[in-house]
Amino acid sequence: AEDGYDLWLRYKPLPEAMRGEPRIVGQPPASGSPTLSLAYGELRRGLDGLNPDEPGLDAPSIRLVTPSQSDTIAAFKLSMEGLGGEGYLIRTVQGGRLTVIAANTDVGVLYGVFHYLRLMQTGASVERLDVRSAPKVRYRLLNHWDNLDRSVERGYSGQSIWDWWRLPDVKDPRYADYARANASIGINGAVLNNVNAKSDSLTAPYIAKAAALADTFRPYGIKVYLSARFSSPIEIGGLKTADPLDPAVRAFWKTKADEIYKAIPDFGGFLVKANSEGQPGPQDYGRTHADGANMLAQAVGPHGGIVMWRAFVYSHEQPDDRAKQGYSEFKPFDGEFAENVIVQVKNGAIDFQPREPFHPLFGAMPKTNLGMEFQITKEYLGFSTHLAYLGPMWEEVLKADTFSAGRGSTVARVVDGKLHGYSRTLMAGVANIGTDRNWSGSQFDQANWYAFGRLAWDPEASAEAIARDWAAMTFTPDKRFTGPAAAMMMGSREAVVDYMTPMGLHHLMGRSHHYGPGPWVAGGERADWTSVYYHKADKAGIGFDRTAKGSDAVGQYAPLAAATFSDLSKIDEKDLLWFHHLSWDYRTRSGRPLWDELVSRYSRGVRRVGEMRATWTSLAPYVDPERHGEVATYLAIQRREAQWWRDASVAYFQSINGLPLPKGEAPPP
Ligand code: GCW
Repeated sequence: AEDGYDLWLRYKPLPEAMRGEPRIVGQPPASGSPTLSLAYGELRRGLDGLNPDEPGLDAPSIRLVTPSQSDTIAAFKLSMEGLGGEGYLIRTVQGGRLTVIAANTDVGVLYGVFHYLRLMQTGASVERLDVRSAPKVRYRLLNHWDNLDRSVERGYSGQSIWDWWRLPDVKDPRYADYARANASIGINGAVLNNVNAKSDSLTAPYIAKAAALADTFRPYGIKVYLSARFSSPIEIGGLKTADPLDPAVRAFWKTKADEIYKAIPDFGGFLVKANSEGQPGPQDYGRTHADGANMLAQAVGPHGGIVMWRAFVYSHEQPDDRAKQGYSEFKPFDGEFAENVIVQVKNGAIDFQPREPFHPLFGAMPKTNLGMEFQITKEYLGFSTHLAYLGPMWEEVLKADTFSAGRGSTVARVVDGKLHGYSRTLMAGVANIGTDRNWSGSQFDQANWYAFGRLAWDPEASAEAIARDWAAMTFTPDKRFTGPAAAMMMGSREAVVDYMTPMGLHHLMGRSHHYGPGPWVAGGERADWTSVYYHKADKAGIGFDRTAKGSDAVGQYAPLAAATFSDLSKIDEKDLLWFHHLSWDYRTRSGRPLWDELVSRYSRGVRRVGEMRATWTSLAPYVDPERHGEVATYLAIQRREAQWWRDASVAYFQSINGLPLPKGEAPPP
């Protein structure tokens, strides 16, 4: 059935005109590694699927090459320099008769095979190739917020795919399918369990389960990591404290790390959420984030492991603007984190909103390895029922200029380590994977998993090119399909911004579930968990003043960035109400008063979803009925709920400002 299980690796026969000459593939060397046999197997599978024609005896061939075949490398003068441990080259030689896919390691060859097949899948010519590619980011990780009871925090695609109960004995074939899909986009690590972690995950039975997964993932170049609960020494170590400077606590973590590495020799390391949203952490003992992170780093360091320490911290006891708290807590410790620590920073300062300006920590910690955390699962963008391709959102953040070392100091260059010369680089994505047959909850949410991997490999890649590749691989390379489909995808996130939170508004989603509109929610025990905290609407105006006159969150950015955000004549209106509180009749660039502009954007969002539906209907001839129908049903839900968002938000703001609807705008029912 066309249920989406095959993701972007369907390998259906290409249209005749795109097939080219069939190719001969050699046999894997008898002494080859499991990874190398996977590479050969994948190539065979891809070629057989995409081009079922029989190759003739003198057909062109493909050869996979590692440094052990030094004669081939010498014969074709292949330069392996700069490919590192994961890069590859693909080159056609012998007047087109032979294509070599070469790398310094077997996993590099596997990546090269996937690249070669991608070219075929997208209808590109493979007659004359000269490709070189190496990842710009070293740790390209999925973060699973999967609990040990198989529920998934913020997961919208079924249960966790980790069947903890049956592990380690039963290895669901799905684990290998998962690893293969990740390898196809260059993901090389997975944090198995939720950052809101349970100490149980570090006990012997769970270490054995993690080890079983690691064994399955290893040939695909994927390492296993675990989220660690900071208070584990108390809960599973029998200690009275988890103080990171206490010798017994340090000994606990060292012994624990040794135990894990015995079971998983290539264990990647720990991810930690500490002193955030009620999680335990070093501050419980008057210690710092650096004290906590460095203690763990010392435990895994001798084994080659790392610690990813999250900067997503805020507390309602802290009266300061929530957007400022991460920076305030981390910036003072720049230079104090161990070399094998990476501080993991969300793309924006609040929380995975449909749009946020880049996090002010990027560019502000030149002496601390900083990594990016994106959220693939769409907690704030309509879960898996709304179609929102996140490529443009991530691209927008990565391309943003921090100005921290002059013009061109983009977030991408912070994350790939070039700007500050980081020793370790990281891009993490909170996974959207679950037990649903289509893995991600919807067909189009697969594109977000896919795009994350591609951007982690190359943070400067184009979201649009990635969308085209994905659409071609997942449906058909026919340009009459990929053009409109990619255009629909590219506009989809902006539509969500429009109907949910236009012009810099944020966090107006229904309380705790974060699905539908909830700009009105007031009261409750925590000021920062209510929407009014964020929009600050009253009779006179709307928006959060983060300029020097307000919370001065702008002061956390480099002067040039701060000056742009602060200046009403310079700021991009997409961020307007994130930084400014303005009167309802403030004149926007369209010439319309703010209120009219806001309403027009809400309505535009709804209209755009209508256009997406029309586009999708017109693409029916190119898509199997099963997946076409499923997407169409989801789009109908989205259209209805976009209207709900627009109507509820407009009606709510009217109840505050008492203003009539702008001319031509339909009233909420
Ligand atoms: O986005 C928020 C979520 C929480 C999550 C937290 C975090 C894992 O609402 O569910 O907890 O952020 O990132 O730690």
